[in-house]
Amino acid sequence: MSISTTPLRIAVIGGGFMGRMHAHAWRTAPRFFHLGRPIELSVLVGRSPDGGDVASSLGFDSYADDWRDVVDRDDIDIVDICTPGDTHAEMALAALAAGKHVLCEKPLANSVDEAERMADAAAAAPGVSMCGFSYRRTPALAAARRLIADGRLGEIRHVRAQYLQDWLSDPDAPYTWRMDRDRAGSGALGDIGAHSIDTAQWLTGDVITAVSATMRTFVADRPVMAQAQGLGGVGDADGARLPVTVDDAAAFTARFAQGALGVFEATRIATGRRNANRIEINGSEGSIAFDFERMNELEYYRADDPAGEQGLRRIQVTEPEHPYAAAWWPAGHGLGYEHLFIHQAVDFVHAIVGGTDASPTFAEAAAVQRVLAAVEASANHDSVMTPVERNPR
Ligand code: SOE
Repeated sequence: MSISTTPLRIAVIGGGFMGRMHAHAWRTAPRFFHLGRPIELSVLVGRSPDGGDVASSLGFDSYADDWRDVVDRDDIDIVDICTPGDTHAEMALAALAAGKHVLCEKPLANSVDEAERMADAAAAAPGVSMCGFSYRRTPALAAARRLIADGRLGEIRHVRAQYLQDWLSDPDAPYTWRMDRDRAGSGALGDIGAHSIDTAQWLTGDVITAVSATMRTFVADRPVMAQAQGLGGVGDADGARLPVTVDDAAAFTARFAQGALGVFEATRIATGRRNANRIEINGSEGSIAFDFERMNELEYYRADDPAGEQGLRRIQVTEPEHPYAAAWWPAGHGLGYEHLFIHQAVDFVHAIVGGTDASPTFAEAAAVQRVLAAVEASANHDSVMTPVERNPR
């Protein structure tokens, strides 16, 4: 890879959980990976009264409180959007029009229409654009993809994906923008189910063509409180409650173009499951299984192992031969959630430096958005749920 001393100057929009995570990634990436261009954390855009302090503690040169003052600045090369979904389209379209490289958090947008406009603009723009489906950068999932692409699982028959969290299982867990349909688009479905959809399509190299879904909101309203665990709590603790306008949980079956059957579940109220982003894929010649709560491990089954020795083997995905692992610690020492975002930043910069597309493109992310829309349409349309006949006796 060529080496240039011209820095890539970054504006991160959003100072919440994701903005801080991306800032950490941008700072760390050049310390462990060869990027080909220096990185400068130029400006953090946020809305916090102590934003200047937050920006400097995260390593930014400056702080701004209006993204419109930043996206077309000549001294910014990358616009990194880490704000709620209702802002993505406007920000990304402005940044693309200004010729910037754009990294945008998932889900890409709040509607198919917005996502498609973003994908069209990205395809026509000079910059590189990418959507932050960060789990693609988990070494174990990248290793699984390699196995599947090499044909080691044979014909793919089952895709079984669950993304289970429990931070909303308490009815008094505070209200945040993630519970507001206008801001977040949807609930568990778009927030975490979108990851499963993207992972499933990316791992298999296949696409979902039809779904049958059901969704439910178990807790109708939630207390308004100040900052909730960095996930964007709003207002004061005055006893007021706001209506939840998104799903707590979604479940759907799916058909893939090449014939596989999919079963998906996304929930933020599965008590005891903190961040169980799981996927299992069964093919004619083998299977893989993964659970993010054990992110350094991949289970792999080969149908051609000798009889009497068959079983799911547990691979520690920490050898230098594994994706991304050579840059890190000795085998067996493991990585964490933040490493996904570091790898994402590395892949994005490599695409910029190498003049290639960065995957997932906005077009790939728009394809996920179409599945999200199909799931909601199916769930809102009662007739797709066939009633079970009651026993007449
Ligand atoms: C909150 O539900 C959340 O932070 C998601 O928004 C992320 O995408 C996921 O990685 C972890 O959970």
